[in-house]
Amino acid sequence: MAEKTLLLIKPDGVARGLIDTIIKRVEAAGLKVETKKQITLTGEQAAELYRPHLGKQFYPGLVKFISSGPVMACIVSGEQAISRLRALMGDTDPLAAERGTIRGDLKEMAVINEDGIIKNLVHGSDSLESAAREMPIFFK
Ligand code: IDP
Ligand code: MG
Repeated sequence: MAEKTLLLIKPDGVARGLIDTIIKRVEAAGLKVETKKQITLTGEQAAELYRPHLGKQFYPGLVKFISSGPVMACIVSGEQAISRLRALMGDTDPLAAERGTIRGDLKEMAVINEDGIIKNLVHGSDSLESAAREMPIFFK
């Protein structure tokens, strides 16, 4: 099924100058970047993005991290775009992410920030429902 999904290049990826590198990997895998824009999330946008994690111990740090600097928000489309983008991203923990994945190949030496948050460069919607909720946070 043709799908659309949200890709965010997180503040660590933008700060490290990895926007083009990451977008090239996504396109090389046969997915299409339909539109993109660089924005710094408001607290409200960050809270909505990470609403499923509300109540977890790392939630406050997560909201702080994602709004700590600009992100590149992209709508990515293609057949099975949601699962294919997730596979390209790799494991949530970059130290567990396989070679050939964005998180595995591009990780920093230190993958945990000062608030205990895992820095892993990218966010991708994890389901059709998540994509439908997350894309309008960035694109009206
Ligand atoms: P995902 O980004 O691979 O979908 P999620 O479980 O949805 O992973 O977690 C959202 C983000 O929260 C992760 O990308 C990572 O930055 C951070 N995170 C997840 N689990 C932990 C944790 O146990 N400690 C610190 N940060 C975490
Ligand atoms: Mg997630």
